[in-house]
Amino acid sequence: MNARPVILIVDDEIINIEIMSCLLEPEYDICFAKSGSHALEIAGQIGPDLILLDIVMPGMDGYELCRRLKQDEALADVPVIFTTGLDGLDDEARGLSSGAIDYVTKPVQPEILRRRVANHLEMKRMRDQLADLAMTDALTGLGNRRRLEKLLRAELRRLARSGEWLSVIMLDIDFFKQFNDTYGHLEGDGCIRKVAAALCRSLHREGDFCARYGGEEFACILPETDFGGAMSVAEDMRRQVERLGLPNSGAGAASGVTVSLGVATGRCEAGLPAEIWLSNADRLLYQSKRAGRNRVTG
Ligand code: GH3
Ligand code: MG
Ligand code: MG
Ligand code: MG
Repeated sequence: MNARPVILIVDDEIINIEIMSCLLEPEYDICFAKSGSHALEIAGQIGPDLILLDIVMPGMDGYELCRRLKQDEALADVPVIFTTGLDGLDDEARGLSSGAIDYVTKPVQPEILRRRVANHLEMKRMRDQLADLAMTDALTGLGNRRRLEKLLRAELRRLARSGEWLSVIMLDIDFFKQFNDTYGHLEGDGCIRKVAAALCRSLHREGDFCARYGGEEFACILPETDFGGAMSVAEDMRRQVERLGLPNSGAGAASGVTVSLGVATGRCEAGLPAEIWLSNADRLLYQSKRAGRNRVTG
């Protein structure tokens, strides 16, 4: 969330927008829309932290807009507070069942509106913090498997629209059990951290993403990257890890810490599940293992 949260006010009457803006401007950045369809457009563009929503509007009414916001994966978490002249219990029940977090009747009581907005923003901040923690690997600070899978699904949806390339790299530290047995688990943890940092040095494009997928396994998403591009990133990762020069004296053929990698590339199509990329990359990773480790298979 920004230092100053952004609040989207949706109301067909400009006077209502002015009243609520005046109330909230000292603490928040305000944007507004005078219709449901305009609100959907603005919300998609700016991703507000909270939405104040009128119900009675020409065209799409507030109930319908709320329902649509809740169906949109990118906007579903944004708290919606109805601010409406409809003061019947049925209206309030319908508003809350359409996905809104709260319901305030107009004319608004300034202090009540301010407090409710502040409370819901604080709860949203805590929810976001929890969601972030749940998707972060504590050892390396990288995203974890949950974040990777969420991002992969989002990228597949996005790239399927243009049939773009997507590459996924899976990699696994070679003979890591041996490393732990020789140097201990604390050193093992340190090794995983150093490998993580080395992998990140090979990623240069803005949308590239690397996660700790499991114990000593990592997975990377390279959007809009074809086979050649992904193979050179994977080869660079292999070299970056080798160049760390971490000893692994107990290891089979090699004498240092190395990684084996698998690269899966394809054009995105609607309906292709994320698991296909992951299982293909994993299968290719195991070919690298069988072929002698410290190598890339595509
Ligand atoms: P291979 O080359 O076939 O991958 O052999 P390997 O020994 O790396 O594979 P294996 O799957 O047998 O062993 C993985 C080891 O990684 C076993 C497990 O104890 C260790 N490991 C997994 N997570 C962690 C961790 O967070 N910290 C440490 N220190 N070790 C971990
Ligand atoms: Mg209205
Ligand atoms: Mg391993
Ligand atoms: Mg493993």
